[in-house]
Amino acid sequence: VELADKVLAGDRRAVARLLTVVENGGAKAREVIRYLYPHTGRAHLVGITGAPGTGKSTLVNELAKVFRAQSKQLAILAVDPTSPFSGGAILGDRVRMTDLAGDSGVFVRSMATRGGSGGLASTSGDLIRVMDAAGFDLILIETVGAGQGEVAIAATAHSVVVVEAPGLGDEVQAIKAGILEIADVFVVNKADREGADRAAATLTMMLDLGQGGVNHRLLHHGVLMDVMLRPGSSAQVERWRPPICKTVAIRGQGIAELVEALAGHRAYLQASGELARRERARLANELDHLLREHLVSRLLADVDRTQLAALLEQVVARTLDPYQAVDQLSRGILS
Ligand SMILES: Nc1nc2c(ncn2[C@@H]2O[C@H](COP(=O)(O)OP(=O)(O)O)[C@@H](O)[C@H]2O)c(=O)[nH]1
Ligand SMILES: [Mg+2]
Repeated sequence: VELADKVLAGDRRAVARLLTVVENGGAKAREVIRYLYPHTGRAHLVGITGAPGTGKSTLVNELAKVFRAQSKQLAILAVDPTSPFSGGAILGDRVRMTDLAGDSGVFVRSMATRGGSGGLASTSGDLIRVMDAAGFDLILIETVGAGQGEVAIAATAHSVVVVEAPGLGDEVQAIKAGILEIADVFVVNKADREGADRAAATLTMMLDLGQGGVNHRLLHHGVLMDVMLRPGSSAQVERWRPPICKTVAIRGQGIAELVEALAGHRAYLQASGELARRERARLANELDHLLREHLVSRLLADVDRTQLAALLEQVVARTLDPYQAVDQLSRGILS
């Protein structure tokens, strides 16, 4: 609690320590979130996602410089799916971030996802909350658009930047990962390379066909769908057409335009009421997610291990099918 007060007062070292507490989870993390929660909901959350090597980290670094020039306080959360021990990408990010080293207006944190994506979204959500409570104006969240988990993190942002680059095999890599539809702004980075115009043209064509930018950002609504979509709350939001920004991140080219596009999106979110709607949808999604996690772990704790082992033998021996086994196992718990 003392640490949390320091965070609220803007103490950067306290932020780093509190993030670790929250990352470790458990009762302490809960207590921290309870304390900080009323102070959250102010920062502009910007997700930056795309295939590995498209230049996300370089872009984030350049964006940070522009935002700092505007005297914005910002935090950067790099969610990296590689092992924390391989260190490659994270180390690379740290090295590049030395451009900004010593500037107390920029806070950088890496989060390794350690393979499994179980509590990935909820942990990163809590880390973002701590940063939000600490009073940063902007939180840039860099994720590799690789798995569901990473895409989900990006989708929790208010503004999502999807980064493409020519020369990585496919013209538009994000199609595969299914991250096109979460884009609010497209970046075609490495515009110094051949193929950038073609990539931009492909994106334009897809937007014209109405295949991108539809903002199907909620990956699953679950039981809260009804609560969320109250009459009127989802109706008739004026469509935002994602702009396409060409950048050369290594030379800082096109970054000002990207910053402008983000400011434009932020203004659109506010003017259209979409910001409130997204925030509500985001929280509904989180509640749904946490509820599932909680219920499942509570119920699983009651599973009779001996019975489970016995039923498994029967399933293996083909005397019982898996559905029957699950039926029998849950009967004892749910009754
Ligand atoms: N030619 C060119 N290379 C770039 C550009 N932006 C980034 N790169 C390089 O692309 C590589 C991957 O960049 P990085 O930011 O680590 O990509 P990330 O994996 O998406 O975070 C690095 O070697 C960068 O120097 C660019 O605009 N043009
Ligand atoms: Mg990176």
